[in-house]
Amino acid sequence: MKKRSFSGIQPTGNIHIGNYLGAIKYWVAMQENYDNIFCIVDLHAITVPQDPQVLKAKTRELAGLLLASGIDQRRSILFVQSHVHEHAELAWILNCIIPMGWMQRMTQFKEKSAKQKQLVSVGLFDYPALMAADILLYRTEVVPVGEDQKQHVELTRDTAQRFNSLYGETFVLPEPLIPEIGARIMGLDDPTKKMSKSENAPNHAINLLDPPDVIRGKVMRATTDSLKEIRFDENRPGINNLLTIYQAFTGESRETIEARFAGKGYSDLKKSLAEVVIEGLRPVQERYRSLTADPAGIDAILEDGANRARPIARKMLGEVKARMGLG
Ligand code: ATP
Ligand code: LTN
Repeated sequence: MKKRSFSGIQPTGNIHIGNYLGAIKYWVAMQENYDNIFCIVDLHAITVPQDPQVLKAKTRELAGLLLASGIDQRRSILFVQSHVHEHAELAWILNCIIPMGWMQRMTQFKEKSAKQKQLVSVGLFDYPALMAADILLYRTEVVPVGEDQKQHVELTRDTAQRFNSLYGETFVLPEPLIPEIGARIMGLDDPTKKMSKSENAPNHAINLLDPPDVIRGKVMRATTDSLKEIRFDENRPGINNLLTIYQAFTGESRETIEARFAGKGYSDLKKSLAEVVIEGLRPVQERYRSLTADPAGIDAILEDGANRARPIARKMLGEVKARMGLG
């Protein structure tokens, strides 16, 4: 029996190489050894205001990008969160057993609410309860995510434990699975901040669908320091980030990379990094173009995914409700 793995990604903004190197690339590789479910979390997306038409288009675009990156619908379940209403129902139930204090500690809420100029919704605060529901509905054992989501997976685990002690053994306790390389790709314009979809600065992120010239321009303008030596060093976030991206795309060791650039300048590194990224993304972009030529085909894959996810979710929710005296 393979272990169950579940992960989610929001259909907002432009998918960038941080999402790819910190999450998607590992999801693709995990298809060999795990029983995988991947979810496009549109109910999480609406925790901040979304234009309905854009949300719909981004959901399909993201499905296309995941499939183009190598998610295989025959080996994995790929579906849209709002198509399986058990997620919202379990989130409500979990809301009622999660203490306020646990939520108040969540750093992502603190960051996102500070950035949010319009309304800060109750949903944004409650976001981790819905994420816990996503994970717990499928008896998930591992959750492959970037570093930023670790705290949410820990809250999920605490929630499962609390439910189990209140109502009897029901949920499996999940573990986060965080990659060694690429778990925290930083912004090109400001390497002290994580690369993020919701950051709008033009030179912040390399998007998966950026054409070669755009990628070259962004890499060449990336913020570095005024030193010379090219080596991995966490105290030099700009150069460290570029080298990490290089390492994640090539799979080469740190020593090999440092030896290659010994005595060379930052612009040599940037030129070669741009080509590595362009070549790394080329097959994904090509497959994306052919997949999106048939949008109905993508919709059918998502519908099939929801049809496979729903019975698993329904069974778990039924068990939860029975334990609580509901339904
Ligand atoms: P937002 O900034 O709008 O919250 P995001 O860029 O963090 O969006 P998500 O949809 O929240 O994107 O994340 C999808 C997956 O990508 C998650 O597993 C997350 O941990 C991972 N991820 C996001 N940003 C990075 C990053 N800079 N480096 C590595 N992994 C990342
Ligand atoms: N919160 C996550 C997306 C997400 C998720 C999940 C990840 C929603 N539900 C369940 C793993 C498991 C994010 O913003 N990256």
